[in-house]
Amino acid sequence: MSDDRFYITTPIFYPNGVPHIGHAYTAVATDVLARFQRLDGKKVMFLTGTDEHGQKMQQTAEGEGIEPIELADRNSAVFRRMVEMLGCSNDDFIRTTEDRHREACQALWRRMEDNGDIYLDTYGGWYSVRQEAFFDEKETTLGEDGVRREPLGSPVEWVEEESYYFRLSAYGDKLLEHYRDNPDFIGPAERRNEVVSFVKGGLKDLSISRTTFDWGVPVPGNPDHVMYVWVDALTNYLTAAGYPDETDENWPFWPADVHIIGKDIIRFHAVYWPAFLMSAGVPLPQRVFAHGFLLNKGEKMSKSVGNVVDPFNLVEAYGRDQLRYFLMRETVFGQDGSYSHEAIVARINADLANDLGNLAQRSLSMIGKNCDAAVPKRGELTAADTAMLEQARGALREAREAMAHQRIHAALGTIFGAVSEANRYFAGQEPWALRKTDPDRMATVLWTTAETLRILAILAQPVIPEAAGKLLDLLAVPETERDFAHVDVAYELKAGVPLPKPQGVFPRFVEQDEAAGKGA
Ligand code: ME8
Repeated sequence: MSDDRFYITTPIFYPNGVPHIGHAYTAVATDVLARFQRLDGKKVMFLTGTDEHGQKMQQTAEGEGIEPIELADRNSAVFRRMVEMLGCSNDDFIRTTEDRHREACQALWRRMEDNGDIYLDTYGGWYSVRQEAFFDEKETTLGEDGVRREPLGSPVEWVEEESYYFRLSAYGDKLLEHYRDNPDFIGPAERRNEVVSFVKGGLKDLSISRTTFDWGVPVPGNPDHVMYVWVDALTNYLTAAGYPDETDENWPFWPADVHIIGKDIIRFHAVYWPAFLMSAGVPLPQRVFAHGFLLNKGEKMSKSVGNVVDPFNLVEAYGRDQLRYFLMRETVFGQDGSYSHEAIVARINADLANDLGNLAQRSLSMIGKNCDAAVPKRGELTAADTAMLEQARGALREAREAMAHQRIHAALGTIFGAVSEANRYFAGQEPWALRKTDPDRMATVLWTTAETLRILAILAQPVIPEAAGKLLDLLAVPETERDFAHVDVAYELKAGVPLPKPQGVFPRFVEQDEAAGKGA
């Protein structure tokens, strides 16, 4: 939005299975971006949820001998627990089976219909009853027995089904014009290029209703049809903003500032969605940003390979903030990334335990012992002190610029680069050696270190909310002075404020067999 509102969304997840690390990745990234804007003074609406309709849901439920809504209830609850467990600060959790959502979908449909963009026709395709799915002719093979089969071997027959179509073919030029006039509409650049060339290739009208199953939003005026699940799913972003009620308190959040999605669903978000909105006369989102895929040791995760990782287990094994930090720091947001146990442990121990944790522990325990457990009194600052503080404060400007373009890794690089610099500063100033020779200077060095930690802890809150909060507690920073506005010198640490007893913020990750070995 143009005002101080900021609306950000994750994809809504299919609850036909349980969550995996890919879902956790997209949720954490969106949360980091949402928290950043909130700390930067914006009124944020952060939406996530579950996409509960469609044939896949209906089939999975049938396979389990339950109703689709039972499957949706059960797994949607697991997704909800996942986002909580990851520390996501979402303001709403939408389920597409809610009444508010059916109303929004039907309203959008009517507007597209009123605009002349929806027509009834016949959809023809090769249908497998066993698979309950249509196949493209090129996917099927005609056997010597004269029977045509789909790739898994079941026979297919030519079936014609009545279907509503959306006149997508009429929107090619308008979309290309929009991409041209709004170069930030799609990020990163690779995805933008991919979408532009897809649209330049020509768009066909889109079948947007089905009659062979009923687990969906009924088409207004023709309940024999349910809406194609993507029309239904994409509309969730409008539902949460109160659509079609433009007097809803959330409507001022629309258009969304950014939809965060995986690269697998860019076409739906950057082609179909804006075309639907143009047709319905609804303003388009400002930006769609597609991140890459997370690979397990370089391999694509799949149930058949058996390498799908449960996010609940990961948080239990490594810790919530540790996992969040790893996911956001290790890979360039927008490109594919890999993860492995070794990589997670290396990040935790190097960046969090050694750099941030140790610096906090060493400086705060020196203050505890030598400065009456209170914020030390600073004397005149040297060039080295000022340079350290300027680097920490400058990290806010750089992080702000990076986060505006979803360059989360770059923002963290800047903030944690300043943490490393603070370690060098502390080691170089040798406050322990000054204790006898120049206690005033020691106090100044410790003050500078503590003030640097205050600034960097404020900036690190979006990614490691719990640990950064604990560090700010140790620095006796009031809860009301933890926004980015408080990075300003006006809020610097005041001499004499009592500090609590220092505690570790980030323990080292110790392998279980190592820990067991030590204990033996
Ligand atoms: O597509 N690495 O839902 P979905 C990174 N319901 N991210 C991954 C990933 C991986 N290996 N696997 C999944 C749907 N994701 C639709 C969306 S939106 C209106 C409807 C993430 O449960 C990625 O963000 O298959 C992807 O877009 C999302 O999970 C899709 O989850």
